Amino acid sequence: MRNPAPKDAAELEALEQREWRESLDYVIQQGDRGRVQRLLATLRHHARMSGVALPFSAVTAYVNTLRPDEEIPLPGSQEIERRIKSLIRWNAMAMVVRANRVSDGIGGHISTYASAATLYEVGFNHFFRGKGREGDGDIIYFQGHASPGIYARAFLEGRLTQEKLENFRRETKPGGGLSSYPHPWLMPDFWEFPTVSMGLGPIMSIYQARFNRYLEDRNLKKPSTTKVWAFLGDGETDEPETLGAITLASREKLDNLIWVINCNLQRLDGPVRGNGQIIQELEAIFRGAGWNVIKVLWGSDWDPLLAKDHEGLLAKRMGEIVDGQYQKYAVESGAYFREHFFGADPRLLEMVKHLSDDELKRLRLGGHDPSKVYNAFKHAVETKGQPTVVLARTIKGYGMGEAGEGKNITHQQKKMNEEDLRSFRTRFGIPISDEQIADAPFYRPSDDSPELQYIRERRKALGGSVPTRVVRVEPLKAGLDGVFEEFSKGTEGRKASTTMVFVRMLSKLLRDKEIGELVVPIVPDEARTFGMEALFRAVGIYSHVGQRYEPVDMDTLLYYKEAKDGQILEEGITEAGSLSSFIAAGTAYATHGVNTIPFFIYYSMFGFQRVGDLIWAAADSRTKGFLLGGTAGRTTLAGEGLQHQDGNSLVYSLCYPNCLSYDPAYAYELAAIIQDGIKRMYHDQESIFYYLTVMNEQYEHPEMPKGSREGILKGMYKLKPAPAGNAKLRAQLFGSGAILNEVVKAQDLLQKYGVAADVWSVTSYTELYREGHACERWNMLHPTEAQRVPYVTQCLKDAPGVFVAASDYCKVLPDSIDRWTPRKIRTLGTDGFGRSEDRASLRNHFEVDARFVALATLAELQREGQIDAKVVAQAIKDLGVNADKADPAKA
Ligand SMILES: Cc1ncc(C[n+]2csc(CCOP(=O)(O)OP(=O)(O)O)c2C)c(N)n1
Ligand SMILES: [Mg+2]
Repeated sequence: MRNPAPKDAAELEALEQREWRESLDYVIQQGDRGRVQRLLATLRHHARMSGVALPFSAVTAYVNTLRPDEEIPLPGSQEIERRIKSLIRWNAMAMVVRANRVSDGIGGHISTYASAATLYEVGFNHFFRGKGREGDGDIIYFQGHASPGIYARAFLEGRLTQEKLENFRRETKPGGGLSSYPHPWLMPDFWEFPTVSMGLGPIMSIYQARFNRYLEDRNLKKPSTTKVWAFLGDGETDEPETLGAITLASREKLDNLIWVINCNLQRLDGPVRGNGQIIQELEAIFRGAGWNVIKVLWGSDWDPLLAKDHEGLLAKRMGEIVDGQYQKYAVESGAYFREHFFGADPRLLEMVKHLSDDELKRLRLGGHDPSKVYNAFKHAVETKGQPTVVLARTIKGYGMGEAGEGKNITHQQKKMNEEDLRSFRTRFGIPISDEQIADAPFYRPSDDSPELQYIRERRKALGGSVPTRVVRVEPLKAGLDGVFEEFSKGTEGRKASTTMVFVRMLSKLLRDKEIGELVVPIVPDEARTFGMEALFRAVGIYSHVGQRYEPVDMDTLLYYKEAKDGQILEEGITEAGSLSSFIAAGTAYATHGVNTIPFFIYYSMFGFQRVGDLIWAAADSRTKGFLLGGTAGRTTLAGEGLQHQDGNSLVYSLCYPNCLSYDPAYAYELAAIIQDGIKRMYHDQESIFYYLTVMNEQYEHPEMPKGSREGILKGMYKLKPAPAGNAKLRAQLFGSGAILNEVVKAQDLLQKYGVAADVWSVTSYTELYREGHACERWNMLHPTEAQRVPYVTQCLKDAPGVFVAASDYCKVLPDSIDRWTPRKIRTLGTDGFGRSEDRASLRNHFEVDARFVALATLAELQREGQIDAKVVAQAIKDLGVNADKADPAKA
């Protein structure tokens, strides 16, 4: 009898298991994976329909995703590549150590690159394509803290001199230095993408990959095989921005995107998930989000052990250990590893009994094994229809031995004593003598050494050095008078908001023959708020797959039209994502050689305040384009209340050195600023971008006063001179944005008190402030030359009377120019929390309406002794001001 009756349930189950496995093996042997997948899917479905709940698991076992038989041998010379990598390791370490000797506390990171060296070197030798090939080459976001390694390679490639390396983190030294992290602002020929604010590199890379598709789908660029690589830390994945947009990448099937997460299991203070497993956690997240996940956990040394692991004991043990414990193994001896890891089961001990303690200690992890990394990258590059994440396991501070390998303090490690240096040198075979070692000298073999020849040959074959930032775009020539001319006429009696005016400008720009196709409107689900829905139909909303449904509003004129060549980036509710698109579009002049002009319009309060760090990265990236803070102004956006009403953004914008910000009141002001902005950014090629407020209060827009253009751009011009006459009491009133109209009204009110006031439109306090300081600085440094006079001073030098400014922003904004005005300015502004109310009530609450402008003027005249206190007291009554009202700054 071949199949005796089973004795008990356990035996029966064992038999069942075997039979089913054999059946499956049969199908597998037929060699058609699709068949296996379909069969298992059918079984799963069948079980579920029969009431068997199958546990969901998005994780696979704690072993490599790719099986050894799926791998191909690493091409090229492993030995030379290892030597090159060792030299780079050494120089990267020496750079940090030397910098800290010269200047204690200058900082720098050794341990991040030490753990990631293999990941980068496999990329540099086999994958990263430079710009010298067809297309653009690859787009690479290097992990910020790994920059010493990237510099060290550039040194070997002959791109950076030793002097530059000596001046790592000492950028103001003669001859220049190297910036701590990737900063295109500081090293515009080298770095392309700033990454060091954790989480920003990852999200920017996703939108960059999507923007590449956008350019191709809209025929602004030839289809290319460009890959976007992003290297990040495992600790970095805790930043909400890192993982917050990963579903966009899978939804859009961005197979041009590859992330490499350096899973050294540590962040700065300690383990990333001491009590868990960051790699398994990330696998589940990425798989759940639809990414292709490749785990590279174990090096080739482990393959024979895993091949013997028929019962899955080793894999099971690997999956049981938490990261904090793995970190302990990394710092302990081979004997400890044997006892505590393999010692859990005699069969595991048996498995490794042929290996000495030393050999056990040297079993390499996947992220340090070039062959494993190469195969993972190859698989990633070849993957279709999905983005890929490579989860590579490494050891932080790899190679640093006692000086910090795998230890919690390793991130802080900036110094190494002679002993540490000697063992590092010996471990990596760097030809530096014992006499020289204490110096930690840089080492570069001769140009004709096999290592440098190999490096040159590989980079040549891959299209040149990376990273390299080049601007390959022709300046735009379009003057655009045809687009902007109409706005100088004003609205001829009709009421409009500056937002409506802007939308009209944008529509005209989109239709312009010269630049229309380059305009990239970006919105985070607010297009209707800003009255932009007409653009949906006119230019379409970008979608790689077009529109696969019939929109509910199809029968209306302005239906929601998605199209493959759609021009609008409608990002949904993500300011961070929209800003990442803004950066991709605003840097395309360098990344792609295409002059795309982004206009990102959003709820102003959710800009600088919400995603200010991304705007900072945009500034560093030399992004061009226009940020438009919609529904701007603390009292101009009625109703929405505390969270929405923005009196902050213009103050923040002041700190972004290459961001020009304006608060325009009238159509012609906005037109002059945007027209000049396009010229400065895309014709003159200045590395600047703009923040403009646009409001939703509707009012009439006057005709452009003659000769006002220069003042509009510089920041102020006289809008309405005081009525003719010989009034003794005089004032200069400054207004901006929607509050300008209140100031114009105050001019009238003040006449009743015998005060003749000139009204100025201040389009940009920030520009006036910068120019004032620039003049002073120049004067200080050139004391014997003719002293420069700030523009504000020039405007006001003969202006009579007291000075009063009213703004919908915090008072510090008008206060900022006080130094250059002939007399002190009394400022009215909107310090304090907003609240839900109508405009009139809000302006009363914040004390910025016409009455308060008039009152402040009278108060200032009283202070100067020009009028009696009684006049002011009477005005308070006449104007209906409640003198006992709460102070809005504190309310
Ligand atoms: C937004 C932000 N917060 C904090 C830091 C400071 N910081 C620098 S490195 C680091 C730890 C990085 O850990 P991980 O991402 O795991 O990178 P590793 O060095 O381990 O590769 C931190 C918190 C930063 N650069 N950016
Ligand atoms: Mg880490």
